[in-house]
Amino acid sequence: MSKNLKIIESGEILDLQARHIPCPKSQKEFAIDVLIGLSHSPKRLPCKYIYDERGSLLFERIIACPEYYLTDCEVEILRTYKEEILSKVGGGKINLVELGAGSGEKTKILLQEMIAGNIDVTFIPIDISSSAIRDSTDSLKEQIPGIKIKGLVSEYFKGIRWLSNLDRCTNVILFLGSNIGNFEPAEADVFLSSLWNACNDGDYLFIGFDLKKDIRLLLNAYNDSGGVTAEFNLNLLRRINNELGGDFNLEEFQYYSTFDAISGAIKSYLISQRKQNVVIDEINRLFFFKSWESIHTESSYKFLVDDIVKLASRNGFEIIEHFFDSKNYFVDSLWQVKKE
Ligand code: AVI
Repeated sequence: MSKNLKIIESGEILDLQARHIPCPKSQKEFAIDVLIGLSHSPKRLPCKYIYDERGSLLFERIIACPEYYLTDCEVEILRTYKEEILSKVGGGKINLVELGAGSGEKTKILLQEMIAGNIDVTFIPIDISSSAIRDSTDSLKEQIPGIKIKGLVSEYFKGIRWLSNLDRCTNVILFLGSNIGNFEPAEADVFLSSLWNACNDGDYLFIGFDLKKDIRLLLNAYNDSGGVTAEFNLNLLRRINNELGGDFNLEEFQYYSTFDAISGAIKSYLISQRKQNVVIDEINRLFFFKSWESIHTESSYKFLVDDIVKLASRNGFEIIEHFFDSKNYFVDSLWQVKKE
């Protein structure tokens, strides 16, 4: 283990981060990314910064919106195919590794099935936020008594590399919810090849993709009638105000999302409704907005099965099976790492 890795074993949480949140390094990165993004033409901001505590709560509310079909589809897939999925990954010792600590609802379906089938499983959520890890491990411990959980506070690849060197369990990595769709295509390749590098030969990736479908359904999912998705995107500007001393007037920005048929993504924007200047103290900058100028805040790529097949093969994975929901809106795809 390198010297600057501080490992704190507190209960069942291992902390591989050198520093805790609030982390000056991550604040600096936030400031630099905002500076780069708002200096770019056209303006853009990385969607990962939507997710502070408020942003994560808003995302939970999006999941509950009737228009946002993705989560229901994935839950249906897990409930329908849980036995089949587990039979594919074999019966040895398994680390069920979840990238990003979610609410645990979906993971619970697989964990309960594994425990009922006497599979020797340890659940390992990996996230850089220790509070997110703490929340997800606490609630699962309560709901599934006797479950083995090791929360890992770490960057994804560092955490997986650490696990891969630790023991000879099979890692089954979960990357659910079509999170892969929030990467630009080149970033998705970098992400998957880095994941491949961090894994051992024979490890599995169980990865969710939202499929291309009727455009009206796609648009509705990102334009919920309650305005939750708009609030979720505006949270980016709220964070800049709160953490970097920005003076964005949120009322002056309109949320807009559209389907870009060429790239195959829902593209989300915040649009300045008038000509205005915005000052951000922390980076010592004034940004000028023309009226109706946009900030790109998020891409949510939608896939064809053929895109998924190519993505897997060019990054060193073999597809074991695709699991679809009954409407064919979503697919969870089981891939295996091939190194030999
Ligand atoms: C997390 N991610 C897969 C969501 C998506 O569908 O792109 C985030 C989201 N943005 C707006 N609604 C949901």
